[in-house]
Amino acid sequence: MRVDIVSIFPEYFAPLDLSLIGKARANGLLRLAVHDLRTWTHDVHRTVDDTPYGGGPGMVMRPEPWGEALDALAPDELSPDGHTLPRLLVPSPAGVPFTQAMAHELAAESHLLFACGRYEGIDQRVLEHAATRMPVTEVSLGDYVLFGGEVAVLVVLEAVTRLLPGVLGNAGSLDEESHAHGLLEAPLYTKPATWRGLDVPEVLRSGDHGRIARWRRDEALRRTADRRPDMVGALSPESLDSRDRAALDQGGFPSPPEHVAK
Ligand code: JAH
Repeated sequence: MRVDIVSIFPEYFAPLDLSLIGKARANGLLRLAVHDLRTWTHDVHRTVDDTPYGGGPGMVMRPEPWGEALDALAPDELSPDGHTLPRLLVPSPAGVPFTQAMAHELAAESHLLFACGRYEGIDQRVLEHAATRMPVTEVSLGDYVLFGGEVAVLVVLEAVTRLLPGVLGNAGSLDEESHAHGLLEAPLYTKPATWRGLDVPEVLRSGDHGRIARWRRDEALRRTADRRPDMVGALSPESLDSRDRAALDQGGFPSPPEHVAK
């Protein structure tokens, strides 16, 4: 997979030299390049922002440097090295939610291009123009506001690269208990069996794989009901047996409200 990142703070991406992402780059599984947006400015101050039309606080990223950056990294003629058209991803609190399903979708792409906004964001015409040339997705990691898109790109890249074939060795399990199966993961324990007076649940040391699986599912259901009622609502009723329903009840998940006559 090829990845290009454009930012006014390329230094934010130093962690991509580390750990499993660094290894994927060294192995050639990931071809990643970080670009300074100011490369595509021409004034002496290398200006990337200006005041918002319509008024309001803060500054907006000017379209011209972004236009040149995207022209350079996503040329409309296929370049001699034959690279494919990238998919443009723009982190924004106004984007569509980033999910494990989207991580899988992105892991199947051959080329991702990330545009990191700063200030209040990027002039919308940049995205509008880019969308005439390539798929464009504004993506949100959650309902909060950051200083810019850089940290969000680190998160998306970590979620995507761990799904690339060969990035996790055989030892690494592509375990996505949380979010792949629509439930939060059950709690985890390791040795010692007793620590500061706290015991690992007996069932996990029983060697009874049937009981262990049932216990983990009960815990997953209870946790999900407690912490993520939105996810319980999304479970298909056919996927739940009566034991599952009992676990959900224990988690205090409210039964559907009764019909109230007017
Ligand atoms: C803030 C550009 N959903 C997380 C998220 C993603 C991006 C931004 N904020 C939050 C952001 C300012 C400028 C992007």
